[in-house]
Amino acid sequence: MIESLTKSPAWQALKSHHSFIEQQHLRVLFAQDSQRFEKFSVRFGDLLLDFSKQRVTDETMKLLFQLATQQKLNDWIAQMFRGEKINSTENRAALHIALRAEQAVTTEGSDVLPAVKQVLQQMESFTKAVLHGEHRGYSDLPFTDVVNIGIGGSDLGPVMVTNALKPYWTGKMTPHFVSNIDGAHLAETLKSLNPATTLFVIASKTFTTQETIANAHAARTWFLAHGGTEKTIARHFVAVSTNREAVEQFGIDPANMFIFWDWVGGRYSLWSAIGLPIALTIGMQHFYDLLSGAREMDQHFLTTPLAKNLPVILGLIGVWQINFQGVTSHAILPYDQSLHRFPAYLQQLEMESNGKSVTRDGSSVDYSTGTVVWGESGTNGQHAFYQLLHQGTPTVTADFLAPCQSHYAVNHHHELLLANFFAQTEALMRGKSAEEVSAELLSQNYPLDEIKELTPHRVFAGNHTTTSILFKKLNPKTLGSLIALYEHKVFVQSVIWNINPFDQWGVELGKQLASKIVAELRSGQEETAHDASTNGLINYFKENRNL
Ligand code: G6Q
Repeated sequence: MIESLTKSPAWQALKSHHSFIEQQHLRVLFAQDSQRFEKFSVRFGDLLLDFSKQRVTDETMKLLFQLATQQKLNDWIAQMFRGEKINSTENRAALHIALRAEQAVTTEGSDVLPAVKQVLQQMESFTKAVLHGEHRGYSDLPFTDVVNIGIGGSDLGPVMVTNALKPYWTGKMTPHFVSNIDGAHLAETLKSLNPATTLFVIASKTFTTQETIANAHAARTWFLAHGGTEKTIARHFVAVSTNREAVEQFGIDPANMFIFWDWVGGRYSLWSAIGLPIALTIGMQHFYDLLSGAREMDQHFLTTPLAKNLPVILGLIGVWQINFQGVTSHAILPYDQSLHRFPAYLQQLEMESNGKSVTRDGSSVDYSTGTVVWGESGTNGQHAFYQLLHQGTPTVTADFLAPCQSHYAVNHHHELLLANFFAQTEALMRGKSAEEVSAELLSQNYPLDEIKELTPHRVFAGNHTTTSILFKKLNPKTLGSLIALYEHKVFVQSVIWNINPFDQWGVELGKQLASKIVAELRSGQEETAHDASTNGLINYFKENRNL
């Protein structure tokens, strides 16, 4: 590896190329090249990735692929698929690809596939037993609701996927998700549920996460207070974890446990038994379809040359934006109501993975390693924050996503939705010049002095970059491919930036800090051990809490 990324030849070449291309308006790039869409879009199955509204030329792409080659991207991809311990700070492999594999995947000399298949089989039997009414609640009624208690990676994936795949729900089980330690989350969820027909999935990789364990205890108390008994807990509570001992300690029979492994990162775990609430909601066959979509993307990522490789292109475009164009904010804008939790899901995937500031060898980076990721489904965002995207000062980029076919045949809604998608990406790119604004106002008979006054307010500079992702229909397979596309995109960027995307010491810090303060909140003493602000806040809380 070259000593300093920013001094490396490929980086320097991109830097000087940027000083040339930053002068070019996207509108001009489109005018100059009628083949721009054909050149800068790629297809994968039912999915189309259009990056022609990014500030790129043939030369840009060539230099970005050179950067990828310089950073040995192909080697890193191969290392991941070979099960090498690329999560160096935790001394682990990162093998989410094994969770959807069909062929042997080896780490530390042994094939993990048989264990993966065994757990999938266990999930299948359990899901079938619940959905067919063979596994029933304490009063012999079939289950109707599943409450997943988990947080972060043990929550966001299943929440997003179950929402996205509503048209595929079997209708037999309604999923609910409790993550927050705010008692309101659990209390409001349980309010409408019947304990006799409610199944709880306690999902925690470590089984030590304070929020999850506290919510799980409270759920058990609720169950026991509403007709459940110690004996029937086993029917109503199952655990998904890597920590057998802690599951047993909590009081769940290990026979009711679905395991996964330390080489599955929390935010990469929806493909494992963490996906149990997904399978219980959409059925096991659809869960398998989700895995197959991801598997196809894995194969594409592993075998396709850089220039046609979707995750590679998406990742490199991000590097180009972040490190050379000063982009600090990335909006995820699905024009699909079912994907309304997709921005939150990607927020964790991207910000937790690449929110790092030291390289793999521990030296500080002198370049950015990510952006703030956020978003909202279209067209809601248009009536809220798009103003800033069009005329504000921050440099924001956006991914627009939409299906060509909707599951919901409501009048012409889908056409209207997509018309907004296309209009917004076009307007962000083109903008509206002072001449266009004046001509428009003139045609509406505005007086000249008013036109002069109004024009600067109505000018849109344009030249805002967007990436568009269209797919035929949002089905389990396409969703699997889409999620895996972003997973691998994040990995590509981590390789360019030479950082470890698979650890999360910031999350661990949060876990440590809060448990120390809990003890302090319970003491009757005035708090003096922290900085003045933290002491002041704790003491104000103590004075005003309702005991
Ligand atoms: C994900 C993170 C984090 C984690 C949660 C829950 O990659 O590590 O979001 O998933 O902190 O952890 P447990 O599953 O161990 O409860």
